[in-house]
Amino acid sequence: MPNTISADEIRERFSQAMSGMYQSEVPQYGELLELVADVNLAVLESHPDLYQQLENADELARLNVERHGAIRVGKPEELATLKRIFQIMGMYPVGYYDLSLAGVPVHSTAFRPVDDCALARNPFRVFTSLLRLELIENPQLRLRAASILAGRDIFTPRCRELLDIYDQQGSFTAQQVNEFIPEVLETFRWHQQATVPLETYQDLHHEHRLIADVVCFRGCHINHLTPRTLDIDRVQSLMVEYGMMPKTIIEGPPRREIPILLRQTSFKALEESVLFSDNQQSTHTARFGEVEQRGIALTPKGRALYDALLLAAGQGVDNFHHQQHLCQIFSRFPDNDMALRKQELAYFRYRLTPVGESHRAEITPADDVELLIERGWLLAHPIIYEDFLPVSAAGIFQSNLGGAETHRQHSEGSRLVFEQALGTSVIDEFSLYQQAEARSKRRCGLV
Ligand code: OOG
Ligand code: NI
Repeated sequence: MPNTISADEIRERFSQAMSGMYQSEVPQYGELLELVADVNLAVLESHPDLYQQLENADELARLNVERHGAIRVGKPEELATLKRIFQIMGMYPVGYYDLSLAGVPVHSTAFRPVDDCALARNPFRVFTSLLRLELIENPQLRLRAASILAGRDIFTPRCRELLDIYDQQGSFTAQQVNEFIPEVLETFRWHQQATVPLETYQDLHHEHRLIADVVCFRGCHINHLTPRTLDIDRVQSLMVEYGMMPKTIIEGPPRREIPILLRQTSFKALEESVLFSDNQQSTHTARFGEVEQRGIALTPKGRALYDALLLAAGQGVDNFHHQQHLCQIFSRFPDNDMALRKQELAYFRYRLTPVGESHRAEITPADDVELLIERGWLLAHPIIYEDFLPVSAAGIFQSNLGGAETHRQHSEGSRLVFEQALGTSVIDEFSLYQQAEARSKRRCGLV
């Protein structure tokens, strides 16, 4: 057996290659990376406690390499092939997101690493959406889109060969990895030439901007890459200084002592010139830059409270007042780690301290976790939310209209369709967090 390369290493190298390509395609993304790195450094310098906490939780090392990206594909076979590609990188489909709830004709999953070590090394995630042609109302347009998609292959022939080789060998040699990464990158590259005449683009665009974005190009260009910041409020306020146009409002929960889930902001999509197949020149806006701040993963009970509070808060007009208002509403969400644990709102990873280690024999599952923490035997670190919240606001809006039940059934049906296209079921994100917490408790002798 020749020397083989681990999935973690392939993912790490691929995410670097993707970041390099996106920086050269969208120079503003490079500036965003600089801004985020500056802010993260400043936060760590002024908060030695946070530095320590991240280091203890094995999170410091991954911070500067942490990204998520997003892509959209047009047909089931494309999704199934992406699954094979990402699996080689140790990334598996987690979660199902029905974006039709937000009026976007796609449904999605996130390919990401799932085990503790892989996440600590590099948690690269790719939010991957599949177009739902059946949501195009005009039957002629639907057929036209389907036939354009049928005629394309977004993967290079060599990429497909390498996938087969991997299946036969069960691994890649160093040489094969060197080939695989640039071959896969081709699929995510931006193309200035569309595969269709301008009129077709306009017809599809008129139906939904995203349909044109998926159908009219040779590949599934990466539409954004997102670094993780430790202070999104600061990034938002500095963006203008760095020459970027931020969106008005930071999405998600407000700033808190113990950050929860995910807060996100972005700079607006670029208008890029495109040459159409009939030689007409026009523009397309798809690609942008995004920043995220990640917090603790919530249990289903915590998530339900989050959803309810976000619904109660409604939409804001400007960021300052919206954040103030959110803070007020979210005062009902406990903001200290003991309350989060006691009320079972969030997931934690437990570790024995050196003192706890020396008393390991005395620890039993009947022990009170809070007591052990107070005694200095046990540490509890937040388990970071590794997933997405693309439609939380829209989903809540729907349930507020009293359409929740129909939508849930509708969603269940489309989820099966999605999983059929994918060729496997998606992993339930809550069970991953729950298992991570349980594993850590077992390691401490608490289960
Ligand atoms: C969906 C992107 C979702 C996020 O951060 O929630 C996403 C898309 O527009 O492709 O990346
Ligand atoms: Ni995103």
